[in-house]
Order: sequence, then C-alpha cells, then structure tokens
Amino acid sequence: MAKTLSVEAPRIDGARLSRTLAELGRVGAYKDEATGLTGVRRLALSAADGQGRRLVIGWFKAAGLKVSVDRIGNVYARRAGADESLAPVMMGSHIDSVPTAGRFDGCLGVLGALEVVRTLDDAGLRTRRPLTVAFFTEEEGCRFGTDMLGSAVATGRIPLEKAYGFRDKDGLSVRDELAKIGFLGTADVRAVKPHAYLECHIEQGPILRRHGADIGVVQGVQAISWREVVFTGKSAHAGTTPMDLRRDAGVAAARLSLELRRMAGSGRFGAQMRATVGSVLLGPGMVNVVAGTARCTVDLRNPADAKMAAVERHLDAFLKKVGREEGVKVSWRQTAKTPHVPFDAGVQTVIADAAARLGLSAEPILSGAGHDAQEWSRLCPTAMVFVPGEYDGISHNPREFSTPKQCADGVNVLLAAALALAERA
Ligand code: HGY
Ligand code: MN
Ligand code: MN
Repeated sequence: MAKTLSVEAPRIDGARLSRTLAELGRVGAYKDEATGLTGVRRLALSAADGQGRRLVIGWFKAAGLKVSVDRIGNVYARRAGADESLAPVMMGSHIDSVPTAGRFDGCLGVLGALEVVRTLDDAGLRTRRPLTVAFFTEEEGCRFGTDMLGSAVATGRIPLEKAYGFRDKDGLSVRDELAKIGFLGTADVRAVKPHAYLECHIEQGPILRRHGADIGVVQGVQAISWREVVFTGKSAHAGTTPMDLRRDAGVAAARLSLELRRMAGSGRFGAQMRATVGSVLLGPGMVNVVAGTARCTVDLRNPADAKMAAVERHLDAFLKKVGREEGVKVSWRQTAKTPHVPFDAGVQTVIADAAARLGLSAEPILSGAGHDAQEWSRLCPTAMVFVPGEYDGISHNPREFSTPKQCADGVNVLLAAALALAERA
C-alpha cells in the first residue's frame, strides 16, 4: 500500500531528467549554420513532432500513466490518486519547437512533470488527487500562425473547427497534419477540468540569471499581438525604373521594421514594449525586380493592455502613412491576440513556499513569452515556475541552455508545489 505523503517532498533524479531532455532533444536535431551548434527543429505536427510525441508517450506508458489524445492532438497522461473522484492537478507544457530551437523550451515542463511522476513512483507515494501530465499542440504558433493553439481549443478560446482550418505556408491544414502524424485523437477537447495547473519553463530571458535567483515565481504573461501585414506595390525592372516611379513593397517593409524599433525604444509605450518583424517574404524576390509584394509578420508585446491598445492604434496610423507615401496597398490580419494574463496568487504562494522550503532563492517575474499556462488560467488556479538560463537566457536559438542544477531546482519546486496542491480538498 503506497505511503501517504509526509510534508517533506522527495527530491527528483536530476541526472535522469538531463538524460531524458537530451534524448528528446535528439528528435529533430539539426546542424545550425549560424551558431555551428546542434539545434532542435520540431515544428508542430511535423514528422519530427510525431516522432517526439511517440517517444514521450512511450515514457508516459512506461511510468504506468493512462494516456489519452484529444481531437486537437493534445496528449494527457493521468496518474491515479488515492481519491479518483477529485479533479487532477495538471502539469504540462509543449514539445513542439520553433525551427531554431534548443532542447529546453517547453520540454522542461513536460519532461519535468514526467520526472515528478517517476520520483513519486520511486518513493512509492500516492497523492490524494490524481496528477495529469500533458503536452499541447502548436504552442509556438510559428507553423500554423497562432500560438498556444491546443491549449486555446482545450479551454474554449478557439473553436475546434476553426483550429482545424488553420493552414501553414504550404496550405497544409491542422486537421490533415494531425491525421498525417497519427494524432487526430478522439477524446473530447473540453473534457479535462484540472483542480490546478502548474508549468515549469525556462525564463527565456536574462532577468533571473542576472539577479542570481534560482527560481522565478511567475505572476502572469504580458499581452501579445501578432499580425500579418501585406504590402502590395508594383514589380518593375530594377535597372530601368527611375526611383521616383517605384512602388516598392520592400521599402515599405523596411520602414515598418525601423518604425517598430523606433516606437519600442521611444519609451512612449513603456520601457517593456517589444516589437519584432520576424519574417519578410518579398515577391517575386529576384535580384533585378523591384519587390511588388512584401508579406511581413509583426509581433508586439507589452505588460499593459492599455499601452498595447495605444501601440496598435499608432501602428494602424503608420501603416496608412507608409501606404500613402510609398504608393503601396496595405492589408493586414490579426493572427494572435491575448491580453495580459495574471496568474493565481494562491498558486504563486505555493510555489514561493516550495522554493523557500528547498532553500532556493526566488523572485516574482512577469513572463515575456506566451505559455500554455495562460490559457489554462481561465479554467483553474494556475501559475508557473521559471528557471534561469545561461548566455542571458537566450532562447529560440540552439544556444539555449539551463544547467542540470537549474533544471533540477525548477522541477523540485514543481514537485513540491504539485504535492501541496494535490493534498488539498
Ligand atoms: O512566442 C512566444 O511567446 C512563445 O514562445 N510561444
Ligand atoms: Mn515555450
Ligand atoms: Mn517558444
């Protein structure tokens, strides 16, 4: 008979966690030209994502978890509690990646939760509430255009049929790509109602490391707004077309990039304002043809919703101005938009107490990156555990690195916090 839980939580096996992270990191591994490092390329619903999913599910099953796949491809793995009638404490994140990723973004949260389960099994401990470990579809949003897709469907922000219809740059749909990798599941997407949700994640920025803090107690996620902006000018001969006769979509795109940097640096929208043009596709994209079209992505981030609204108004006016001055047509569509999301104060306290009991230094921090947790916070008390990263916490880059101790500290806090929440009525 499993022992009931003492207050003192067991400690995880940090070496096993590192091995598991390394093994998943080999799925979708590629040689990164820019850094010379081995990176991870596991775009959502790609063959590599399917391979990674099957590897992780194999680990879930080997740990005795009951696995289900829902209709948007989210994967839930349940560990029975002493009282199966109680709602589970859920720990999750994502294993899909951007094309130039490291092996920690998202994976630390999923494999850290698996390590929590393995540690409880080693200790023969049964929690009062069931525990669910999960990973969600297309958290990154960089293939099908909107972030936290699987979690947004599971928590009711995006309808399933709308999500099925999203297409990548080659016109392939979410639904078809789920089927292609064998993850068009059958479980109801709204079936999981956790008692609480925890996510362990790398900070992906420089703050914790610079402050010498072991743990970040995440207060929430800043507002995010993504757009796709299309400038349509006139393709023309690069050699014969006088400069004053051009309607150059490439110049319009360049002005957009420069204006975003000027806006973000002006302080007018707060010191935390961040703005990025991550992708510019020029058409026809030839050395001797003035660009007739430019398809750009815009990523805006701001901790304050009111400031984000002001940024959007300024950007709308700027796009009209550039259209007028460059003689190009401007169209744009909103591809992602989430407000500032505050996390539950009670769960933050549980995390802070766990860190203190473990003798780890912790500080509150607002997340600059979007996370699945911000979607689950609509359904249940939610918060996150951040771990610091080396090299100024660089992420979405193969140089992404958190040390085995940093990862183990974060997952020990995740374990202690999950236990505290799982023992509550
Ligand atoms: O874009 C983000 O903030 C996250 O990495 N999906
Ligand atoms: Mn992430
Ligand atoms: Mn990411």
